[in-house]
Amino acid sequence: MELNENILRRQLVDVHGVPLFWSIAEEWAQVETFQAKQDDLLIATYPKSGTTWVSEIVDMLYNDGDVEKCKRDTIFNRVPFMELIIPGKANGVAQLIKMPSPRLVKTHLPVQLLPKTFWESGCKIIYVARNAKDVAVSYYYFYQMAKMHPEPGTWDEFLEKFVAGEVAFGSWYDHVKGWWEKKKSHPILYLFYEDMKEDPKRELEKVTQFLGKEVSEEVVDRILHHTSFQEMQKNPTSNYKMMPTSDMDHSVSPFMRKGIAGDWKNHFTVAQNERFDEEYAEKMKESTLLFRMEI
Ligand code: PPS
Repeated sequence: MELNENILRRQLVDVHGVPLFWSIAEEWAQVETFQAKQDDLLIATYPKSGTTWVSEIVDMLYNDGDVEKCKRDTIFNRVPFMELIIPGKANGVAQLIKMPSPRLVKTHLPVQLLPKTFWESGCKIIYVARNAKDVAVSYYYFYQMAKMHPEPGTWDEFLEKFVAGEVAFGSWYDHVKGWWEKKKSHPILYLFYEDMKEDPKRELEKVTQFLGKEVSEEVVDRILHHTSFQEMQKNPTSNYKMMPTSDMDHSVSPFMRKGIAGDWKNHFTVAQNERFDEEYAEKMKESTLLFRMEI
C-alpha cells in the first residue's frame, strides 16, 4: 500500500513536450532505444480508441481463429504495452525483449516519440483512431479507475485538460493528425473505431488483407463473435479484470465500459459541446482527417 502511494496518482511529466507517466519519463532511455524487428506488428493508438479490440482481433488472426490459444494469457501479456514502465508492476520493454517473434506490440506514443527502430525495421503498423468526444468521455472514466493517472477532477475540468492536451500521451488532435501524415511515407493501416462499430466484417477484411492472411468464412465468423463487445466484456483475458484492483478498480468504472459510438451525448452539456466544436474546428482545420461523432 505504501509502495502504491509513491507510485499511483502522481503528476504527469513532460517528455519532449508530451505529458507521460512519471515512471515512463524516468526510464525514457529504455523506451527510446527499444529494438523493433521487421516481423513485429505495432498497434498504435491514442488511449481509449479501440486498442484492446484490435489487439484481440489481430491475436485471433495470428492464431488462425483458435479461441483457446487466445485465452492462453491476458491481453496485456499477449500484446505488451511497450512504453509502460512502472516500478515493481510493469516493464513493456523488458517483456518484449523476452517475447518470441512474431511479436504484437502496443503503443500510445505520438508518432514523433516512437522509437526510431520501428521506422528502420519497416515493420507493419495498424493505427486506430476514435472520435475525440467519445475518447474524452472514455478517458475520463478510465482516469478514475486506472490509478496511474492523476486524479481527473470534475468532468468539466477533465474536458478542459483534454482539449489542452494536458492528459497522458498529450493532445488527441496532434496524435491523430501526426499518425495520419506518417501514413504517406510508411505502410500504416489507419482504421476508425466508428467504422469498426458500423461494419466489423468489412474492417476485419482490411486487417486480414493488410497482414497478408487468408482466412475461411468460418474463421471470420469466429473472430467476429469472439471480439464482439459482449464477448470481450465477459472474457477475463481481454477485460482487464486480471489487473490488481489497486491499479485498476472496475467497481469505479469497468474497463469494458459501454463500447459504443456517440456516448458523448450523455455527457457533454450544450455549452461544452459548442465550445468543443469551435476549438475542434480550429485545431483540425488544416487536416483532411474526418471523424464521425456518431454512426
Ligand atoms: S486503452 O486503455 O487505451 O488501451 O483502451 P482501449 O482499448 O484503446 O479503449 C477502450 C475502449 O474501447 C472499448 N472497447 C470496445 N468497443 C467495442 N467493441 C469491442 N470489442 C471493444 N473492446 C473495447 C471499451 O469499452 C472502451 O470504450 P468505452 O467508451 O469506455 O466503453
